[in-house]
Amino acid sequence: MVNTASPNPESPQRESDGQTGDRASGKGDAGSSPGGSIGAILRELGQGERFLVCSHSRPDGDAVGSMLAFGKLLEQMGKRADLVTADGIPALYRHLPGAGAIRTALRIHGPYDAAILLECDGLERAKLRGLEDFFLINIDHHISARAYANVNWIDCNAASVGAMVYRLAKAAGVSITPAMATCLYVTLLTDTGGFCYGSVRASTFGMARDLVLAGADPVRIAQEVCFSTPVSKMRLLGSALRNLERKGLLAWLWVTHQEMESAGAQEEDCEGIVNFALGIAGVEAAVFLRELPDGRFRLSLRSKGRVNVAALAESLGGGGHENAAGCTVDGPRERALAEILVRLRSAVGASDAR
Ligand SMILES: [Mn+2]
Repeated sequence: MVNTASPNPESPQRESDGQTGDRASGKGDAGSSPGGSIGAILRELGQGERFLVCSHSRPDGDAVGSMLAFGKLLEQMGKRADLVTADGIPALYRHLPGAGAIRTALRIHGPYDAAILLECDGLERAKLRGLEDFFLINIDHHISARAYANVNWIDCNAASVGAMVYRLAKAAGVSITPAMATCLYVTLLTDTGGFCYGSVRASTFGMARDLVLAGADPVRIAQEVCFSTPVSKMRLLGSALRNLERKGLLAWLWVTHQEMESAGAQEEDCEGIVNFALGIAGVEAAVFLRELPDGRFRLSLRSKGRVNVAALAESLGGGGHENAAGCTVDGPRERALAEILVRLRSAVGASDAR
């Protein structure tokens, strides 16, 4: 398990072996047939000159890697690409080729032919004002994905949005450079929790193999992404583990805002901590609660097997994937915990959780 580099709450779990499973809309039918979403996206890219590429706030490995790869894809097509996120890039991903070009902003200006949103299950996920003024292309793999854009390509079976960008790049006929392969490999590695999640398929390794052949160095990337934990995160993990509880099939842990501060921890240090609870033998679902400065709680939910935490997160205003989701709820902690545990218990089966 890749505990140091696991994705945002909104992280992915599965991939199809084929190219089925797309939910396309906006233009044409599903899939990667010439009339499908890939075709529609390539037509828009072909017609425009200048594009905005963005992803969700608090970007994770898939967000950063797929943005960078998309930018390189556009460059190869002779287009201009501006890469923008609302929040800074986590330290783990700042070494990625081209990461220095990603700008942070809160409002979008500029004459763009289209804005490309990568792994945003709603326009508001990007936290970028002014996006709605542009022609929008939405590429996403969340189970909570919605067709809010002018062109939508949604594949809930994709292992990462990077895997979708890879398919797009192949369809565009651009060559996968070592820099691109490195960025795309990171999306696979992080969004599959180090090739650990349940629905990793043969095709996931097929793509990983292609990327290594194209110049991605899996050992170096693993060292930079999985074995480069900041000490602040280790301190925070210590606090979280002191607050670990387990009952039946459920486990939970939390950190207070005070514990965040005394560990010197950033928000990005919280990523993957929930996996330490999920990793307990016999636990089927887990939640990590982080107290926000305003007293609310950010929840990261994870499950094994068929427990659908995305539906649960959506019922609380969040979203994500079947086995990994997130939401924000009101405090105090006892109330937040009670609210989430009652839902998790019914999700995994009340009798087993006692
Ligand atoms: Mn993702």
